[in-house]
Amino acid sequence: MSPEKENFVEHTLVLIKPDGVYRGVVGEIITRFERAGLKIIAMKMVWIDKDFAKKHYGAHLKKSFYPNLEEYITAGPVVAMVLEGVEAVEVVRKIVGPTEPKSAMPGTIRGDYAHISYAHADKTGKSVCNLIHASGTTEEADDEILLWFDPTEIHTYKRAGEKWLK
Ligand code: FUP
Repeated sequence: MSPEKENFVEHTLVLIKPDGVYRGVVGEIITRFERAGLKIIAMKMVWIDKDFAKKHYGAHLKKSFYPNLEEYITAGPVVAMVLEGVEAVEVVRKIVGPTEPKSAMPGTIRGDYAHISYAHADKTGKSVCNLIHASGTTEEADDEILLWFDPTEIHTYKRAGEKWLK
């Protein structure tokens, strides 16, 4: 086991989806993660195509909402990043909030920046625009980081004051 794993330090994939980019809230969203002490160890902007969307959302391919989801995730560029931190997978999901913005508490990204419900999305044939994708488990994080980033794009460095953060 690597020393990082022994310390519960994890890596997780975060995407700011096209609605976040079009709405110009990329900086505000990144600030929330940085403020919590999570470290950005990789970041880039990518406009993915339908083939890549199928790879990323493979688990949802057969779901009825998949066509709308594919249209949403390919509608513009996304900002992809890898965050490092103590139990980062769970902590990032807590900061992001639950999938349906209507149910997401104020203080979470989805609760503060969106309000759409599943019912509305279904009725209008839209995807649930909820700004962020964040890996659900450490296994998912490993697979997703490999899909989105070449190892040479991931960096190791120390943040100033890191000893007070982890
Ligand atoms: P999350 O892990 O929170 O990103 O959520 P899921 O992997 O369950 O869903 C991926 C994306 O599919 C969501 F971000 C939004 C979309 N979605 C719908 O549009 N309708 C649904 O009923 C469920 C998910």
